Amino acid sequence: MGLTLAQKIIQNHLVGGTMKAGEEIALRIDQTLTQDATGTMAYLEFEAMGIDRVRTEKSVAYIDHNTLQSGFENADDHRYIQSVAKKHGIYFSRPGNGICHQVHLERFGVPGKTLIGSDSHTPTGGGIGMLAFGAGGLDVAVAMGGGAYYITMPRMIRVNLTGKLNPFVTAKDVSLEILRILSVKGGVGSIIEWGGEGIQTLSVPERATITNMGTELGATTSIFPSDEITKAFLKAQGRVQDYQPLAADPDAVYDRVIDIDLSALKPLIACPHMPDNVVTVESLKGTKVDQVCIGSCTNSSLLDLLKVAALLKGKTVDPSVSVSVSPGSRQVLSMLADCGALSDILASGARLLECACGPCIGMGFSPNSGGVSLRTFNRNFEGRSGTRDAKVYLVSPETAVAAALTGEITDPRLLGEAPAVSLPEAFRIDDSAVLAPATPEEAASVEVLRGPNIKEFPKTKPLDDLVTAELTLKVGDNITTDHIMPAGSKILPYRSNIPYLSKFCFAVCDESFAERSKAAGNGFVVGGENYGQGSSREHAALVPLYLGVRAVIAKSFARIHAANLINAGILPLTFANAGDYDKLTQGDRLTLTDLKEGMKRGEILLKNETTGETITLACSFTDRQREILLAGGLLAYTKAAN
Ligand code: MIC
Ligand code: SF4
Repeated sequence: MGLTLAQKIIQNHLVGGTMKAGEEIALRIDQTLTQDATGTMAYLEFEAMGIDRVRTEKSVAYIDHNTLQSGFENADDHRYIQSVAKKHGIYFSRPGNGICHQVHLERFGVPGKTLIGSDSHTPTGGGIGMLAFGAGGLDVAVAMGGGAYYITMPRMIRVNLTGKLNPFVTAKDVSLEILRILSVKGGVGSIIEWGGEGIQTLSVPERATITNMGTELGATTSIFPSDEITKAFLKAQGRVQDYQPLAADPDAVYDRVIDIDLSALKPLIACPHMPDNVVTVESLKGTKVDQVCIGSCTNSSLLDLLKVAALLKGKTVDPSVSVSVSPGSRQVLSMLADCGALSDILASGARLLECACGPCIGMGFSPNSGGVSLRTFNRNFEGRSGTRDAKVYLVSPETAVAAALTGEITDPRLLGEAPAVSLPEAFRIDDSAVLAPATPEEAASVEVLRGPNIKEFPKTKPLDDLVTAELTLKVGDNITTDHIMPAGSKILPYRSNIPYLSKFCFAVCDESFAERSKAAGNGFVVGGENYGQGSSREHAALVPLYLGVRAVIAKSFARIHAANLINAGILPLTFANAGDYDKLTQGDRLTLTDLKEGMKRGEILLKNETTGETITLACSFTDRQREILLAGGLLAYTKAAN
């Protein structure tokens, strides 16, 4: 029986387990990346492991999220990451050099290699045939130290593309279409492999838009084959030596096959507040727009921005719309400048922002109160833009321009002739903003610079057999990590200060949660389906840990968040019978009994002391996960093992 492309790469990197869907496997990791919002914590954890030098083929630390520097905190973290990277063998991409996923694709990604990154959109690398995963910072730290990365062997979904996109219909619309079909939880436990003759019409940046947004499906990762199109991209990046052809076997077996005819697609739009809330652009025509943001790791490639510039050329944005453009990398920005496209963008009245995440994570450019914002980004979760009551829609760059020019949601097909834009034969290559680490000989004399914002890691304790606590919060389906631990310009600078962050935990759902939890001492959280979707931020586990959360009981979990909970020593448990969700009320006193044996059996009893009822919870921990939980988290477990 043939193998899928992902199975082939897994097979080449398998260091533990068997490739049976649902079983735990351990993978050797070739490359890692971090960004600054999760990186500070990841490097503190790496330092705690006491390993001198990274053992990967390449590890890169990017600064792209926390670049506002409205106080000393960001700059201190940048200096810390720069110095710790230099000391331990990690490349450092300076602030302004671009968004981690865009730069990594341009300069470092290699087909057939494994990559994990402390950012959920790391699967962007699948656009050039890498097997790339988002992970918690601690898992990245372990991989930097040469340790394996553990995942559940995913099921394989194949998406077959036929036909060719019509003018003004884009890769972003393909992403939105698959979200419409599968929903934000439809990819959980699966790898999505893209294939079919239609992929021959998609360039690497377009493929990367699609693998990037596979994260919104909850997929473990997404991947395209590595073919002549990949080769042309790598050649234009001066890296043809990194190319190798890779494809699934013709007789590979998939658990599910989805067909999409590219020529039948229309421009699509995701409505507030979920990326799978997808309708056609034409169905919303005439809706007044206040803001348009073009950029983010989904849509900030040279190809995207050349199209944007061509569509804006000689025109002026509608006076009622505030427009921003953030190029994905310095390479993109400098090439836009070289060919004059940047002047066309600026002349239209758009505002140029830094090559960074910016508005995508609420780092500036928040919309007006109740404002309608059209964004080329990947997430439109409530409050994420920094304006609580804003209505954020996700669109392609072409649809974004159409709204910028008309002041209302407009089908981009009405813009006239589609611009004919293609990728250059040679990108402008300048890696001067990527600093190489010290040599092993020099490393000892490199001083790691720490600022006062770096506070202690929350303390964990070994798991008891019996845990009694109050149900301090009950929430519904699709709770995101942006609900659990919000980001944005006021909070993001404190990612290395858990006590400070804790004040904002779950504030989007319940402003009194932090105080109530502290007062209670310890507690349980109850959630619905797909609890913890979205970001890879381990802070969404570390902060609840600090606030005394001992277990999260949900109908189902998102993959990275469940792993982060286990790493933090918090029990992720599911209802054996989803209907039992209704038997628990916030404020109930709950007891988990006979935990150690129950974890082995895969069945734990939960007594509701308030109602007297007992319900059954399910878990399917591997031996390794059980030991991590018993030790009180991965750091404690690793320390005990050494
Ligand atoms: C995001 O898009 O939510 C982020 C900010 O990039 C996060 C990482 C973080 O929370 O720092 C992600 O996607 O993992
Ligand atoms: Fe940055 Fe937004 Fe991409 Fe996250 S999704 S890495 S915040 S651009």
